Amino acid sequence: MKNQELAEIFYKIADILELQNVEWKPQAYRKAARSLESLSEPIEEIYHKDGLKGLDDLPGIGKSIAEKIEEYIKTGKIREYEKLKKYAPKGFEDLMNISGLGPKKIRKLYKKLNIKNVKDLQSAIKGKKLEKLFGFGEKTEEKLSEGIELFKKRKSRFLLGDIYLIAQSLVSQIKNIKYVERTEVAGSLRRMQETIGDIDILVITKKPKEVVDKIVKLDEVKEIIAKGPTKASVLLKNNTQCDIRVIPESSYGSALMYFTGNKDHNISLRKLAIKKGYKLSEYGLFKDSEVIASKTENDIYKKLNFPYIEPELRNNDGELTEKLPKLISYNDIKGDLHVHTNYSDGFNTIKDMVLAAKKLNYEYVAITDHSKTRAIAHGLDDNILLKQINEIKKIQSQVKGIKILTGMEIDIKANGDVDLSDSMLKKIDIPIVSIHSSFNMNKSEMTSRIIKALSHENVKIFGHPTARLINQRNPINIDFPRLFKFCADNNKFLEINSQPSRLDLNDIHIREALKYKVKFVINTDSHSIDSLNYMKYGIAQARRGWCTKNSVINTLSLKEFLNKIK
Ligand code: DGT
Ligand code: CA
Ligand code: CA
Ligand code: ZN
Repeated sequence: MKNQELAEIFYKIADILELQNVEWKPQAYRKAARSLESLSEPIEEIYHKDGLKGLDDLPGIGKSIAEKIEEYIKTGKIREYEKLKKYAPKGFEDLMNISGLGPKKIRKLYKKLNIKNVKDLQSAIKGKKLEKLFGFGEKTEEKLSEGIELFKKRKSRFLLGDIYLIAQSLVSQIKNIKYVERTEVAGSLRRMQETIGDIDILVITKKPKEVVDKIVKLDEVKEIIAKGPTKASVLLKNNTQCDIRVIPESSYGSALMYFTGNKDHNISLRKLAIKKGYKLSEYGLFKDSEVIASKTENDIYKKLNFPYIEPELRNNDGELTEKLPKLISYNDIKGDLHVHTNYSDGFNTIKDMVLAAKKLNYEYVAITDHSKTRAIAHGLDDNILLKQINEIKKIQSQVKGIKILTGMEIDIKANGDVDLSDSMLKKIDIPIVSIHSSFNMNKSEMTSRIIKALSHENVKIFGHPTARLINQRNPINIDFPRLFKFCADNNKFLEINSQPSRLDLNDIHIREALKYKVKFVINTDSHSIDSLNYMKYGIAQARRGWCTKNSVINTLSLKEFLNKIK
């Protein structure tokens, strides 16, 4: 489906046009891009069914953009975009990816200081040249430096959620290759780490050469970096590297264990093996140069006196010394409690979201759009919230088999006030409070602000607690022991937000919070029906944080859950 590809092109066209100071057009392209992202039907199918008119009839898409979509479906290119790309300086796209910079500022930097790329920008900051430029004060310089650091990290590591589906698709294509017996992802991806350096894939076959030859010709592959008879490294079209290794069936377990890592887990395990008189490598567990376990990971762990250790725990962080909990599993969640709709900044209707949640076999779902202060996300005022509550009642009477809870994601203001009156708070089932502004505060002020918001009798959930965006925005300053203690003592729940760029709380904080007996909710914070599937990323972080089913309240049945939260 070409929807996302086209949306990305339109966003880029909008950026370049804005850089050129063109008015109106950028907004039109962005609107079209958002419309494409919200479509659940492949755009090419709409075109093949109803032609140019079918495209033109879509919300947010006019005739001229419809023609560009047609051109892309027919030729795989948009001439206008190819032309525009030539006008934009080469480093423009990188600059656009630095938080705090947009086309307007970049244009100014280019015109006044001839800054064309990140390197130019860095030396301008160093030379204190930005200070003289109107509107770029010392604080901006500091922020931009931070933005550059985050950008560099982002360039070398990818978000789990951006890689996961691509890797799954590769694995299923490799499975279809003749002579392939088995294939599996390994590395940081199998451990479900929040960011991924490269993809590692293991393949079992008796015909390594034939299989490697076929793999490097797959559609996703942009470039072959290295290729041998039993392994290959390729660059994928999305610019991630993928390492493929072919192994014999007999050492499948030991190879999978080795290439799953992490490296420190491997090293510790190898040392333990030596202590016990064994030798451990990717080829197997040996005693006096005889293999005693190698076929499955479980065989090897067992011989070394360990239970099976889930990949998410293999971080050399206590999993080889402490008693392991029974982790929450990927199908334990009974309801999603953080879902946006087109009432605020979501793409889909309440009904669409509810039906999609039902398809996931949930028992309940909460509709939680933004509150009024969040104007750029079209936050709801009291009247619209009341209207939404009524609409939810109506939809509930039509849709059976899933309970629709009312709710709201309510902004926590800088002084700790929440963006909804007490009387309105009482009218909704699931009030989530979150921070979307005033991120820079010292630890004690910030923590007091949060605790004040959570102290409202009806408020139960703190959404995406650190407000970080991975490699884009640093987490806010929180006194975690104080927050954890408060939540445990007062029956307040911390969200584990499953958005790939958030994963907030992260694994480390989850594990710490558990020591205080804090309970969690795992939510997707969905803005479209597709993102309801992000739940697995949140669950993965919970598992990496040693979380059991017991500590997550949306694993409870509806009745038990309501008891807990009321
Ligand atoms: P990444 O790619 O940076 O997100 O992280 P990983 O863990 O996927 O690391 P990668 O791709 O370099 O290597 C895959 C696995 O191979 C790693 O998790 C453990 C294993 N491995 C790599 N280098 C070494 C090493 O020098 N010693 C040992 N024992 N294992 C290694
Ligand atoms: Ca890797
Ligand atoms: Ca690798
Ligand atoms: Zn939010």
